[in-house]
Amino acid sequence: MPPISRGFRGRRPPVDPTRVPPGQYVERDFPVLSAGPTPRVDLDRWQLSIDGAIDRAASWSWEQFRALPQETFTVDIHCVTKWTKLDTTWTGVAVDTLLAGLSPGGAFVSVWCDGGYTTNLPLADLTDGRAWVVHEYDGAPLPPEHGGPARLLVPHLYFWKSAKWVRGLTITVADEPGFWERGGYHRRGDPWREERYWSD
Ligand SMILES: Nc1nc2c(c(=O)[nH]1)N[C@H]1C(S)=C(S)[C@@H](COP(=O)(O)O)O[C@H]1N2
Ligand SMILES: [Mo]
Repeated sequence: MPPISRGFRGRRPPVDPTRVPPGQYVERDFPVLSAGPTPRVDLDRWQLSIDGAIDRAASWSWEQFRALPQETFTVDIHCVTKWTKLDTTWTGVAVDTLLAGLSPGGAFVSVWCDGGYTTNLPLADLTDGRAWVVHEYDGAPLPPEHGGPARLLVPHLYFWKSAKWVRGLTITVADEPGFWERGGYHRRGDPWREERYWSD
C-alpha cells in the first residue's frame, strides 16, 4: 500500500476555531508586508543591541548571537490586516536569554531595525518565553523579505510588533509610539482583544 493515498495532499484538516482570533481568517501562504524596501545587511557588521534605561548595555555580533542557546518552536501569527497563519516554525534566541543578567530600568521597549522601522511594546510582553529574535523559518535561514537575517517574533501580539531586520531593543521608561503606532495603531496589539487601533 502506498504511504500517501491519492488526493491526501489536497485535503486539509478543519481549522480549530479556538485558534483564530476574532475578525481573522486563516491564510495558507506567507504574505510579505513591508513599509519600505528590504534592507541589505552585512553580517560582518551586524550587531544586536540592548540599550536605553538599563544599568549596562549589551550587544552581540552575528557569531555571538548564533552561539547563544537556540530554541525551535511552532506558533500561530496574526496580522492586523486580518490574516492568521497557523503552525509556523521558527528558530532563534529567547528575549529572556538576551536579558539574562541585565536589569532593565524601564517597563517599555522601543524596537529598532535596519531600514528605520520601529515598534513599541511593554517589556512584559517580551519576557517569560513569549518573544524571540529568530533567524530561521521552517528549518531554513529566514528569507530577507521576511526579516532575515533576524527579526523579532512576538506571536501573541499582532504581527506588526514582530519587527523585521531587528537590530536593537531600547528600554524606555515611558511608552514611545513606533512607526505604525504613531499612525494610530494600538500601543499593545493583543489580537484576542482586537487591539487594532490606539483607540480600541
Ligand atoms: N522592519 C520592519 N518590520 C516589520 C514591518 C516593516 O515594514 N518593517 N512590517 C510589520 C508588519 S505590518 C507585519 S504584518 C509583519 C509582516 O511580516 P512578513 O512580511 O514576514 O509577513 O512584519 C512587521 N514587521
Ligand atoms: Mo501587519
